[in-house]
Amino acid sequence: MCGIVAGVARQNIVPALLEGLRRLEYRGYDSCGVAVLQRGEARRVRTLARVCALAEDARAEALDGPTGIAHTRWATHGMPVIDNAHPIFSGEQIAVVHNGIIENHEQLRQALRNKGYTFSSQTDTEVIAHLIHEHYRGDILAAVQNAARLLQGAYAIAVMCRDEPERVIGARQGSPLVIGMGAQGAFLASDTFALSGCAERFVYLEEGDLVDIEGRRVQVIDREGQPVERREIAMQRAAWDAELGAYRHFMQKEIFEQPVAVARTVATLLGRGEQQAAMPEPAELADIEHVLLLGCGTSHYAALTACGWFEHFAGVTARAEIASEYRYRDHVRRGGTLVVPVSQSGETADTLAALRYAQAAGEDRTLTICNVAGSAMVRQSRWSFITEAGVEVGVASTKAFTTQLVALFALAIQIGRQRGHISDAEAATQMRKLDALPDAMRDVLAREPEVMAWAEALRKSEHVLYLGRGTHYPIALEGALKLKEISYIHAEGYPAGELKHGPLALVTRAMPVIVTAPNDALLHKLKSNMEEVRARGGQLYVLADLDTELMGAQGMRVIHLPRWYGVLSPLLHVLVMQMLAYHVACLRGTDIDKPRNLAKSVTVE
Ligand code: HGA
Repeated sequence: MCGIVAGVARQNIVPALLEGLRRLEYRGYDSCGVAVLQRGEARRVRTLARVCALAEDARAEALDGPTGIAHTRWATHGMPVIDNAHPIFSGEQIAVVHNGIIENHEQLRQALRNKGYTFSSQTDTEVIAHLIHEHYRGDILAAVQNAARLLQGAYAIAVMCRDEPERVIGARQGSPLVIGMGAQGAFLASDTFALSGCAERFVYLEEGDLVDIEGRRVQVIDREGQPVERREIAMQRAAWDAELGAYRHFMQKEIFEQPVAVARTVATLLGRGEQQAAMPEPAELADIEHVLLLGCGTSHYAALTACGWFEHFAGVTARAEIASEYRYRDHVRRGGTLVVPVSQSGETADTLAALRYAQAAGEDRTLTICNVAGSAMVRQSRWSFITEAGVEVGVASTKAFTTQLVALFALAIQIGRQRGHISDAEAATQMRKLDALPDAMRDVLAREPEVMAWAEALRKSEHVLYLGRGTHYPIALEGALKLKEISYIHAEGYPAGELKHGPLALVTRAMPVIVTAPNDALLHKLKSNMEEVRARGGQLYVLADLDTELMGAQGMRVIHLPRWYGVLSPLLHVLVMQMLAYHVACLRGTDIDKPRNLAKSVTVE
C-alpha cells in the first residue's frame, strides 16, 4: 500500500526520503515520487519505475532542500501513470502525499471545478491539494485543518507549502502515520521501519490528529484543534533489518527465519523474552464462552486454524470471520465473548474497522495479536500480544503466520486452563510442545531440495488443487493463497471431504493435487479422498508425516516430514507450502517480494 515519508531535516532531506521509500518498498507500489522546497520553489520528480530509478532522477535534477515529502503509490483512484503519481501539486504552491481513499472526492471535485480549479490527475488526492490551496491564507496548518473538515474517508497526508519553507503538516484519519525524531530532524512516515535510518524516538498519531513540524519544533494537535502530548516510544528493535544476506529474496529469508521467530515468540509467551506479554489477567479469561477472531488473508487462515484449538483445549465456540465481511453484517451479541483481531501490521484497514465495529456493538474484551507494537489495533484494543516475527518485508506473509499461530495456541491453552476445561498439568504439557517446535521446523526446512523437485514438476501448471482436513484444511487454503500470490498460478484450497461435492470434476492428469496429510485421526478418511483423485488420473503431491506409512507410487509423490507433531502439526506442514510456492515462483521468474497488484500493510479498504 502507499507509503509516506516526509519531514524537515537539518540538511538536505532527499537522501533520508529516498532511504525511507526504499524501506517502504516492501508494501508494494506502482509509482513513486519525491518533492522538496528549493530556493522558493516546490520541485518534484516522479516515476513509474522503482525507488532506485527515482533516486537517479532526483540526482539528475539536483533535488536538494531540507523540507520534503515523498511517496510510493499503490493506485486506488486513477491508473498508475505519471500524472497520478504523488506528490500531487495544487498550482506551484501546495504539495501533498496521501495514503487512503477520499470517499466524497466526486462532490468535492465538482465544487472545486465550479470555483475554477482544474485537475491534472484522476486521483482522489488532488481534491485534498486543491482544498488546502483554497483555504490557504498564509498559515498551512490552518489550511489543512479547514480542508480536513471537508474530507470523508480515510487518509494519512503530508503537506508542504512553497511559502513556508521549513514546515510540513501531517494529518491522520483512518490510515497510519508516525512521527520520528532524531539528530537529523523531524520526520513523518507510514511506519517506524521507514524512519529507522534517521530517527530514534517515535510518536504515533491518533485518529483525527494533525502534526505541525516547523524547523525543530514538533506539535501534535488533536481533532478539537488543541495542542496535545502523545506518548513517545523508543525505536523498535531494528536488528532484523531489511538486508537479504545470503538469500535471494526476502520471502526465502523470512521462511528460514521462522524457527527463530517462533522461538522468540514462545519465549515472550513464557515470560522469558525481552518484552512481557500483555495478555489478559487470568480472571478475565475464566468466563469466556466464545472467541471471535477477525482477520484478512493469511491472518484469517491463522484464525481459522486456531478455531479447532479453542474448541478442543478451551471448550469454547470459536468463529473466524473475514474482517471485510464481518464489519458490514449484523453483530449478534452474546455474553462472554473475547474478540481477537489478528494482523501482521496491526494497521489492516478492514480488521481495524471490524474491531471498532465489534466494540461499537458492546464487545469490550478485545485482544489484538499482531507484529507491530504501538500499531493502531494495539492502541484500539484492551489487550495485545506482539508476535516476535521481526520486520516482515515479503508481501506474501510467512513468519507472521507461524508466530500468530503460536500466540493463538497459547491463548487457547490459557483460556482452557482458566475455564477449568484442561488441568494445569495438561496446559503445561501443551505449552512444552512449543519449546521443541523450532527444532522440528528446522527439520522440515531441510526438505527444501525435495520441495524444489516438486516445484520443477509444477512450474508449468495452470491450476493446482490443495486438500486438507481438520486444522490442516486452513493450511491447504494458505498453501493455495501463497501459490496464487507469488506464482500467479490459479490455486484453490478445499476440505478434502468436499472433493466429491464438486471439485472432483476438475481432476484430470493436468490437475496437480497437493495434500497435507498429517498422521491424525482423519488420516484414513484422507487416504480415501486421495484414492478418489488417483482413480481419475489426478497427480498427487502428498506431505506426509513419517509415521503415516504413505509411500510414493504411480501418480503419487510423497515428501516425508518428521513424525506427527500433534496439534501443532499445521505449523510444520505450512513450511512446505511456503517453500513450494516460493520455488515455483522462482522458476516462473515472478517478482516474488513484490507480486503484481498486491501490497503489504493493506491500509485502504
Ligand atoms: N487514493 C490515492 C492513494 C492510494 C493509496 O493509499 N493506496 O494505498 C491514490 O490512488 O493515489
